[in-house]
Amino acid sequence: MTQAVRGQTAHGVVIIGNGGHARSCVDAWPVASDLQPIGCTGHDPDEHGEVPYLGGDDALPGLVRAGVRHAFVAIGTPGLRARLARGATDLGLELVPLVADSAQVARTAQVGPGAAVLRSAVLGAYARLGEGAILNTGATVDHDCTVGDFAHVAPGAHLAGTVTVGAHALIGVGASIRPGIAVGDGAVVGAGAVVVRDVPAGTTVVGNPARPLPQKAIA
Ligand code: JB2
Repeated sequence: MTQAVRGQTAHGVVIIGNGGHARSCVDAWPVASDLQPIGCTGHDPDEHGEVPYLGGDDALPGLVRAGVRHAFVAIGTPGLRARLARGATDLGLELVPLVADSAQVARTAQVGPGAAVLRSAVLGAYARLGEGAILNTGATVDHDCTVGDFAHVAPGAHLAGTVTVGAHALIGVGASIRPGIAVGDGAVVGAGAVVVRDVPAGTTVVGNPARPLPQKAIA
């Protein structure tokens, strides 16, 4: 364990992941929070940002033994994010949410464990952001929306009221979704798409109005 970690364990958060998303999350971490990032785990020691690199995920049990109690999984890929979240909770780590100082979260909104609301994002009244979900920079999710576990609303995407987004779905950068639309589990909405019809689970839609990508012909 690095010297930087010693003595900071009680209020320390280990960041799992050390790529671009981890750097965004550490950057957006609320400055006055009692819980602060103490370091990150990942594959590449040279890839960390503001916090020290602590090793691979095999460093986590030692951190727990040293008294670290909190973790935040900062990896964009939903399946990997979910798997690493399970691994962290199996070790007894509590997944904490991240709400950036400049984000606006309604009093009645719910932010799940390990979810991220990044800079200038907006979560409206009675909206729910699931476990490990990402509301990325400048994205807006209006009243009564539900964003499923480990889903990702990318930067600058906008969901009107009462939209539901399934688990592990991706709403691409700058996409817009009409009120009341349902986007299924694992669906992908392409960048800049305008969604006016429900999107079935596992489907990718693109364009304005958004339509499913044509299936590739099997050779
Ligand atoms: O098993 C793992 C593991 N596998 C890959 N454990 C841990 N702790 N880390 C793992 N990683 C790490 O994920 C790699 O070491 C690498 O640092 C990171 C992936 O970095 P990358 O920058 O490619 O992606 P990202 O997940 O941080 O960010 C993506 O998603 C964001 C939402 C990018 O597409 C970003 O542009 C996007 N904003």
